[in-house]
Amino acid sequence: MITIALSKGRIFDDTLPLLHAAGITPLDDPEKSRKLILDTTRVDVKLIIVRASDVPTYVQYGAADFGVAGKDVLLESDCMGLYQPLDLRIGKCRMMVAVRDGYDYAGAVKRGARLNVATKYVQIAREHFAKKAMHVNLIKLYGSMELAPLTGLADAIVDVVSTGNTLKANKLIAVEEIMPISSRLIVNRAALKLKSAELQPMMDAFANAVK
Ligand code: PRT
Ligand code: MG
Repeated sequence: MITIALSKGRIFDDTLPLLHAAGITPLDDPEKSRKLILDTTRVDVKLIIVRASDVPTYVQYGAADFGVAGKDVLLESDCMGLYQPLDLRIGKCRMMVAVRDGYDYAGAVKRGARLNVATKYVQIAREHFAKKAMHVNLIKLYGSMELAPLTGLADAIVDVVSTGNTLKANKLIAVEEIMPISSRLIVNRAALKLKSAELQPMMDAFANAVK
């Protein structure tokens, strides 16, 4: 049996064509069904539906053989026991620093001001500002980062941006790109050794589908 951990929404939707290429079609739609374990057209493959940030955990402990997770999620989690063999080139977005429109970010950086930065991505933010030799207070949030500069909670946020519509709707502007983000296939290291005859052909099918 091969178990694949996926999150609902954009990752699930973007992974469907790759699954099809490996002959896998889920028998239920996770947006309609409340099932968390989905059978597929392949009797030897099932999908489990978990929170995006929990995907690495399921794969790390071997509760899933494969998973699909954003680079943002992977950089924030402990990736022990995980192998990341393939950039699936889906879920593309950019990790950005954003501020209230009109806020003089460049000036604040130049002055060496100590900024308050709100983010869900504390590790990525810490590393980014350390590289720039900027002192920041990181404020951990779990969502709706856009609200932080508007309410005075923070001077800046670090968040992923795709269309930029959410920033625009909240009168925020992106001032710095930290890195491009896409989703990766992740594999449990032990499973890859013990079940390589089962897992390797599926990895090859995914790799071909990405091309
Ligand atoms: O929602 P939940 O708390 O369970 O977790 P999650 O938000 O991490 O999961 P999900 O499913 O929303 O995102 C899964 C992965 O998709 C992320 O880990 C990213 O790698 C990737 N991804 C790609 C994105 C976006 N694009 C994206 N636009 N993740 C989030 N967003 C957010 C963005 O921050 C903004 O708030 O979507 C909103 C709309 O973005 P705009 O720029 O198009 O307006
Ligand atoms: Mg979300």
